[in-house]
Amino acid sequence: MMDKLTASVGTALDRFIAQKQEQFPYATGELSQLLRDIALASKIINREINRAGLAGIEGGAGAENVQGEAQQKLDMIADIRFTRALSKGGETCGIISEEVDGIIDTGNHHAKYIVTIDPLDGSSNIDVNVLVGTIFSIYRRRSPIGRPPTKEDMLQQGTEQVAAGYVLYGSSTMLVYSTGYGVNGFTYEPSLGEYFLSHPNMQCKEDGEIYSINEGGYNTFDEGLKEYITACKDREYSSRYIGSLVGDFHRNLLKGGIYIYPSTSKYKTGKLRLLYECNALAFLAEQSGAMATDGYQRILDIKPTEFHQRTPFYVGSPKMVEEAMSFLQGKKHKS
Ligand code: P6P
Repeated sequence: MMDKLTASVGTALDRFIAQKQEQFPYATGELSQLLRDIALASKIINREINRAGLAGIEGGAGAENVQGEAQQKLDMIADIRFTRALSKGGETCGIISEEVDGIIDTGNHHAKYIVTIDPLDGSSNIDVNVLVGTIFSIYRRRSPIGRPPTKEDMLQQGTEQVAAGYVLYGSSTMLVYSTGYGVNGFTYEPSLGEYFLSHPNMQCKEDGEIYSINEGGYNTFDEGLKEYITACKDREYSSRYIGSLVGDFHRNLLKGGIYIYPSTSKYKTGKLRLLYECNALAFLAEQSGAMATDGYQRILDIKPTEFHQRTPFYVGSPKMVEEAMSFLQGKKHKS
């Protein structure tokens, strides 16, 4: 029996998913198929992103999403692609998407899973050729099979996730996900149209020397957070901020570090969304030995009340997150 956490580098994603399914005798294949549906859509988006400049699909779509943010053309394309792949795949009964206000009913009322997704996070970076990402969570539906998805299906606490992951459309495209048995990273080989295992059993370093935060809001930060940032500077830590959540998260997962999007004067409850950004990354963080809080409580323990609710987000190496929290809560002062 293959070790539950590792497989050989180079294993194709399809084969990896099949191997993992073999380890769960009661698995009936729906989750495996759902993961394949997401991988398929990501390959299509990857192609669209890489040709955006030539295909005239960069820039704003002239519309706003439910957040009141200017939608990019690729935001719309990505939302359509993922919704279509998940609907046609048949394993998803409902979707919450950053780009859409209410529940997307896929019509698959006999499906047992729901998906929350940010189809293309950081899309405003595309015009300047900076990496973007897709972030997703998968939950079991709570309502009876055979009916449309309900609000209760979609507003589940992060601890209920059965799987979560992200796609990073960067210098290479990667799919990183977990089904609760560790985090594995797959790198896309466009010439073969397949993902291959490149980062088995990803583990976050306990501590780090990289801090990622938009210091433009410094003057409006909590005093404790200001003290923590000053402590990072006194130690001459590296400040690294891409402005694309998936990129900042992925780098800090590999190298050790902390990403912070705090409460600010513009975003009193933080900018990032709980259901389709923070919960997924918090699940991956905890599966890789990292930590994710809102500055006071575990992200995965937050009980959602609204589809698009926001939360402050402190995620990364546990020692860094713990220290930032102690400063934020006034329990620690600059030494
Ligand atoms: P700011 C992109 O819009 C995003 O949602 C994340 O990907 C990113 O980390 C953050 O917002 C950047 O926000 O306020 O620093 O531009």
